Amino acid sequence: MSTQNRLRIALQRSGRLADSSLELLARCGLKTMRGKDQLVCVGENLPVDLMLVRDDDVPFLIREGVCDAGIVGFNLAREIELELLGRGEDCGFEIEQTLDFGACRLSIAGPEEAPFRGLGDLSGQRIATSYPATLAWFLREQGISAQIVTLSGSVEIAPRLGTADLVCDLVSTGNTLAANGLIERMEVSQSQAVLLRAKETFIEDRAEVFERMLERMRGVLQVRESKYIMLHAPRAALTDIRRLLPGSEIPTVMPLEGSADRVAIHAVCNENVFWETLEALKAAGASALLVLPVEKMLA
Ligand code: PRT
Ligand code: ZN
Repeated sequence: MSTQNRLRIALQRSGRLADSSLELLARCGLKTMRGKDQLVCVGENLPVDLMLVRDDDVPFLIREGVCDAGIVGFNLAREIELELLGRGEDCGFEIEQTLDFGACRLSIAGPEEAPFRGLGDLSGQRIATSYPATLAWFLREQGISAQIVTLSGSVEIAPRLGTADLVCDLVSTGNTLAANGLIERMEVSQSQAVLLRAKETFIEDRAEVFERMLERMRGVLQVRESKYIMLHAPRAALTDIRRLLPGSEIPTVMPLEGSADRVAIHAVCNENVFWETLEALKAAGASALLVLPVEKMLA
């Protein structure tokens, strides 16, 4: 097959999103010739190739038409989109799907000892960040005038160095802020990994391959919490039992050989099934309860 027909997806080579991104594609059935140190990973069983790069390059590779899609944190996609917008340029990519990993938040934090009563206290302050466009957008939205100090790294030490009063940085556990004597004061935005796609129409068969990968990705995301539940129950308790099944579609009800008043019920529950639910089902007359993980799902 010509390379024209092969979909190119850009992923972070190493870092916080790298393993989960590769794992997601593997769960979508993509087998690649290994070689994480290589720039390109060739898909063996699907017309999909992976470009392994720094996360900062992913949006630009899509914008320049080198890749059709990619995975980055929402924080990065938003920052680049706002930055380009500020220059009157279109980013050339759009968010297709949130991916349920890489969760963090962009927050404003300040020294423990500096009092902070609310939004108004940001006024006139110097805020250090690697996300100047997002911070500028936030301050504008809130009607606050403050000075943005753009740094490419080690933002959290800026207050101690005296180069800024506050910081605006990514936080997940908050340990880094605490270690630097900083307290989270205000959330600017939440973030998680997202699948980006080129706004331009894909060439040749790539559109079809993309739709197929996307459908598989959605299937993978959907089954994460899903369980398949099987049980026996009195026919008379059917309504009660159905109400107790968490997030289930229409269950399958089957007769049980040699039993007129008991039936077998099978259902997919789109939420986790806890012991409490099983106990409630049992109390409603269910028996022979079995809960199984769901591996794949295609609606
Ligand atoms: O080398 P490359 O350029 O590809 O990687 P990078 O170093 O720029 O990015 P990387 O791997 O650090 O982060 C990639 C993406 O992971 C980010 O863009 C976010 O979308 C997401 N993410 C999730 C995070 C965090 N959690 C996170 N905690 N990115 C950074 N952090 C930082 C945080 O700012 C702090 O300095 O990690 C440190 C630990 O955080 P705490 O709160 O747990 O202490
Ligand atoms: Zn980076």
